Amino acid sequence: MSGTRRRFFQDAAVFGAGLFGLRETLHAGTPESTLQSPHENENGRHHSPYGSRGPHPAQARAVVRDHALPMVTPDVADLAHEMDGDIKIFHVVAEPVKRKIAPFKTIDAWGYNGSCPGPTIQVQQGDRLRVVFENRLPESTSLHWHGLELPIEQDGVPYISQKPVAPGEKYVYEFTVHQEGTFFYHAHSAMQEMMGQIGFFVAHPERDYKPRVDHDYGLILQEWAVLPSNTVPNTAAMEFNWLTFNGVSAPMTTPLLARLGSRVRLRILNLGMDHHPVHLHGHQFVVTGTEGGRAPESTWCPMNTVLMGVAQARVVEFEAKYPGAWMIHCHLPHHMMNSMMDLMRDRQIQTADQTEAKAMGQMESLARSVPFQHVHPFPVAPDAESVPGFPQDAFMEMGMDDVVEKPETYGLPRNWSAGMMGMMTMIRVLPDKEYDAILSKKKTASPSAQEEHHHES
Ligand SMILES: [Cu+2]
Repeated sequence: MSGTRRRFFQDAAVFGAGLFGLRETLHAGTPESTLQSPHENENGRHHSPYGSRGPHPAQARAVVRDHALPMVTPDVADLAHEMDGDIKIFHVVAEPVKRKIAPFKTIDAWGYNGSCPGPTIQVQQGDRLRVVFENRLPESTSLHWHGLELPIEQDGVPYISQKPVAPGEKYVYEFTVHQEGTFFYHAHSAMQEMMGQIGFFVAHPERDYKPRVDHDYGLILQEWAVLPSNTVPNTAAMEFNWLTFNGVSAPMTTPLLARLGSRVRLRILNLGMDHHPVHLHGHQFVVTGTEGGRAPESTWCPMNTVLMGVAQARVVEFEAKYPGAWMIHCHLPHHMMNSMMDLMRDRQIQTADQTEAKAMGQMESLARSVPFQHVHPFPVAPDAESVPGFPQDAFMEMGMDDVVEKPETYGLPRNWSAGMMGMMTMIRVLPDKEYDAILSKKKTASPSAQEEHHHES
């Protein structure tokens, strides 16, 4: 496996060649070849989800700086870099971004390099970086490196550590990363943060974490207040109607994939107004790191819900022991749904004069106006209308399997998308055959082919 990481960055550099060549990188996504398979990584595996203190043959080799497994940020690309001697050069552009957060909802967010959240920056502990930052926003901004220990003039706080970067201007940040861990970059301006200006900054350790993992995924949690028939987030709002992982609401979130028996790392990052208790189904995990870096193994304890406070990162690891499509979601009830307000407009269901036939009629006309394939009622009792409180979830089930279809959804049960909303994704723990089938689909599928693909149902 030595060289995998080097190859990854070489590939990325080729994709991103040129000052503003990032868009190609964004569309290209993270090359699949960067994923280590569990078989390749066999020596690094442990069967305890809580790791092991013992020395290990693979780790005893003490290979430095080229074994790190790149993190994959579903629905968000990596930022490529160029080299100038030993210095890694990244180009970061702050700019307005149109982000499709659901099949029927595109918002006017702000982000970086055409992406919201911004593209993921991955470096190696010890790297020297130069970040050429350009502001294409209509107002001044700066870049703050959250959690990094660096000279004050690199801290990215307007007036305190630097002059604000005016529209059209550039600013060069340069520093050495002596830490390892899960950090992030963001505008140090509250409203700009709420417009989406955040991205992952991952510093891979000089020596691999133990035990090693086979999959490494990142999720950024964001919430949005977008009024009906509007596209601009209301950054002054204190209530939110859209909840996203990596800039998309379920079921548009791309499922994570894990080979059965592999060890998975999940890095979660929250920068918004709310805390989010993120829950994993069917498995127990341990928190192996925070926004401050790797946590000592003595602190790891089993859990399956991690409370994500604002400005925190949490890194959890688990053994993908049980096959299935396992939910990963914020457990706040209102964060497990998408806003219906846009869809309903003046047809909002009035509970007082609600009848099943009328509700279904509304939902069906709605389904015709947006790309849903089917609207199913949950079965309801014959006397449902006589029960105070009815309906609650009875008319909420809207399948859109075909609209959100991609290789990662291959083989999911019919109408799976009806059970997924809001701040939600899944990890599909798959035996070799199914895992490999999806991987080969990913290799053959081109983004344009996926967009044009339609099912007759
Ligand atoms: Cu939440």
